[in-house]
This record gives sequence, C-alpha cells and structure tokens, in this order.
Amino acid sequence: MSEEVREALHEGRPVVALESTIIAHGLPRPRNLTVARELEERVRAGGAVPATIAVLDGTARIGLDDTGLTRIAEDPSVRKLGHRDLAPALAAGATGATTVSATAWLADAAGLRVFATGGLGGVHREWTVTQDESADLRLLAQVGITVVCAGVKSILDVPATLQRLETLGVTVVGYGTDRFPGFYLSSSGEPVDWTVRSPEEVARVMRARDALGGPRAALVVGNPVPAGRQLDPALHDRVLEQGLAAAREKGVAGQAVTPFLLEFLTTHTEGASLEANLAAVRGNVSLAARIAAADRAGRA
Ligand code: PSU
Ligand code: MN
Repeated sequence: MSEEVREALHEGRPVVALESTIIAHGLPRPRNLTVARELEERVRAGGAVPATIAVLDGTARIGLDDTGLTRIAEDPSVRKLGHRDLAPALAAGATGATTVSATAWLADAAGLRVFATGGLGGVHREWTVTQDESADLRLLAQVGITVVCAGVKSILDVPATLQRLETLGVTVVGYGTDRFPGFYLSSSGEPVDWTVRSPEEVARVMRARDALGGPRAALVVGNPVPAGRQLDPALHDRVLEQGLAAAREKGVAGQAVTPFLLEFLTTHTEGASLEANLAAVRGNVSLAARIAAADRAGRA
C-alpha cells in the first residue's frame, strides 16, 4: 500500500480504487497517461484519495506514485492480469495491469469499499461457441465492494450478462435511471430493478448490506454516460458489427478480444468512441469519490 493510501485508511478518510488495465490496454498511448493522472485528480477533487492498483515487479501495489503510473501507461510489455493471473505474476516478479477482477480482489483485501472503472467485462456475444465470459463476473460475486461503472461493455451480450449477474447474486442499481447503461451509450435498453439518485442513497445500500451480513457480493452502480456525450447509436451499431466480424476473421481470442474491439471502435469511429469511453470513466470516477465520501460520513 502506498503511504498515502495507508494513512487515509488509518485515519478513516475515503479512498477510491482505480483499475490499471483500462490505462495499459484500454486506451491509446500517449493519451492514456494523461487520463490516468486526470482520473486520480478527479478522485481528489471529489474529496477522496485515489488508489490505482497494479502489479510492479512481482509486488501488488495499492496506490501508485507517478513513476509507477507512467510505467503502466508507457511500457508495452506490461501484461493484462485477471485475478487468476495474480499469483503467477507475483511468483514470476512480473509487471502487469489489473483488470476489474484482479483490482476488485486486491482492493477488497486491502479494505477499500469503492472502486471505479469504465465498463465491466461480461458475457461475450457467441458465448455458446467461444465460452468467453469475463472473469470479472465471478469475482464480483465474491467480494463486497461497490463498483461504479457505465454498465458492461456494449461489445458484449448485455442481456446475458445481466442474467449472469442475477444468477451470481450481484446487486445492480441504476444511478438516476431505470435502464442499465450501455457503456458508450447512455442506455442499453435493458431494465434494472432498482434506481438510486444520490451518493447518500448508495451509501445507505452499502450500510444495509453490511448490517445484513450473509454472503458477500459486489454492488454494481450503473452510471450512464451523459446523453450529450454518448456515441451516436447508429454509428456504434455499424462499427461494432464490423469489429466483431474482423475479430472473427483474424481469430482474435481470449484476453485479446476486449482490447481488440475497443481499439477497433476507436479507429473506425475516428476517436468518437474514445471520447464517449472517457466521458463515461470520468463520470464514474467522480461519482465513486462522492460515494466513498458519503459512505465515510454515514458510518462515522
Ligand atoms: N473498462 C474500460 N476499458 C477497459 C476495461 C474496462 O472502459 O479496458 C477492461 C477492464 O479491466 C475489464 C476488462 O476488467 O476490460 C475486461 O476484459 P475481459 O473481457 O478480457 O475480461
Ligand atoms: Mn474474455
């Protein structure tokens, strides 16, 4: 743990976990480093301490200094680590960026309660053939962390992913909406059962869960990208079709699928999907800071 994060936890100040795969593998260089720094600033502006999580030279780090952040953003040999990769990475002394599953695990183990990302992984289209379901889902069924996201990536099978979240017992609420957000799009069109309207309301849900005890599972807060900043839905659908076809043709599989599709969309929408992605992440990070602050205040 970085000195700053350790002190903040000790003094009971709010902390927000941030993942690093979005920096290393989800955003183009060199913009990714600027964004990584900006996201940390946003957490601070919201009254919380940022804890970007990654593995550096075989050590899991909760809170990176600027050297660590720069390395994750700039070094092309940085690996993508899901939670199942953590142990071999530590044993091998490797350096890697953590996905939602690895970040949520490490954050929860460190006692952090709130985590912000862009879009969660989930059930991929054609799952019946590829069996590609992000490890994010099963891990989120095992840790009691609150994850602020813009839904799941729209490259996925969203209804199937929502069904898996239900089966796994992961609580899903919409922030200011009764629709599950669609990552690049403000709405996926799918309904959610619960709507919350303020950070304080999210904090009340968190406290109710603590009081209930019982099996741990994540609380997913679906925070839509503002309507004015979403990707044009027609453009989204058209380019995504092309991207899925390209992935199939090139035989892209496993961990490479998500970064491939995100990059394909960025290139073939002339950066418009990147702007929507960034707007979503920024909103999530700011909301997560306010939730972490409300959670601290509510438990004081
Ligand atoms: N959100 C983004 N960009 C990303 C990701 C999330 O806006 O790159 C990353 C997260 O780290 C998530 C991962 O855990 O994509 C999912 O990858 P996979 O489908 O291989 O599990
Ligand atoms: Mn996958």
